[in-house]
Amino acid sequence: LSLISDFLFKFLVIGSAGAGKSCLLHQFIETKFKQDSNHTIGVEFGSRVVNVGGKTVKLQIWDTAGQERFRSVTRSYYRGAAGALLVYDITSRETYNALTDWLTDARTLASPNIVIILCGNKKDLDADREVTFLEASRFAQENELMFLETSALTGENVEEAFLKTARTILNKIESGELDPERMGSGIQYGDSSLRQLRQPRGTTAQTKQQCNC
Ligand SMILES: Nc1nc2c(ncn2[C@@H]2O[C@H](COP(=O)(O)OP(=O)(O)O)[C@@H](O)[C@H]2O)c(=O)[nH]1
Ligand SMILES: [Mg+2]
Repeated sequence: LSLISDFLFKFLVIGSAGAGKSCLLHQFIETKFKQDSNHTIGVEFGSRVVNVGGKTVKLQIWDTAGQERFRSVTRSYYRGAAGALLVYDITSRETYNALTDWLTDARTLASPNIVIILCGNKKDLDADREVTFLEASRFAQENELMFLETSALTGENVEEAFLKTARTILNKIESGELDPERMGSGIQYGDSSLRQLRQPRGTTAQTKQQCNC
């Protein structure tokens, strides 16, 4: 775990194949568009440290990396996720129609408390649009999701999507609605907050089970 971060959040990027999940992750991590869309070299994992509301948060982001084609995204992939980007392609109604299934998986396999932002990707392809902003924002409202239209190509709203989700999780921690110490919360304390806080018994063990990413 990063020596400088206050928290670590596990994020997922979910949605139908072709919606632009890998490109969104790549744009967020590398701040550029992934030109080579070779699926076999797809990014499966990325992390970036961000500053949100005065806190340093390491986002550890998991991409389905092609598994969605076979509907074999496993339970272990979802486990312990604090946030998710639920992605569809605004030029493909098919990807939009699949949202309910993805949402059900996220809430049952990750956590009912998972913070989800709906991303209508490929905003740059407005001429080919099959799903209106209004229709998707109604869906978001009905399902208690945040909503943004994004473009992994131009980068529009890509950072915003990740940061908005992180900010919402932090707010829920501060209001007590989310408990970072609950198993499977998808939230862990970073070393810098461990140094500052007088930790209650039990939290140290939880921070030990980290990977080195
Ligand atoms: N125009 C445009 N194309 C995109 C955008 N995001 C992804 N793509 C393209 O859509 C295709 C699928 O992207 P990819 O990230 O592999 O989708 P995934 O299967 O959801 O991971 C690729 O050809 C990308 O170049 C976007 O925002 N705008
Ligand atoms: Mg992909």
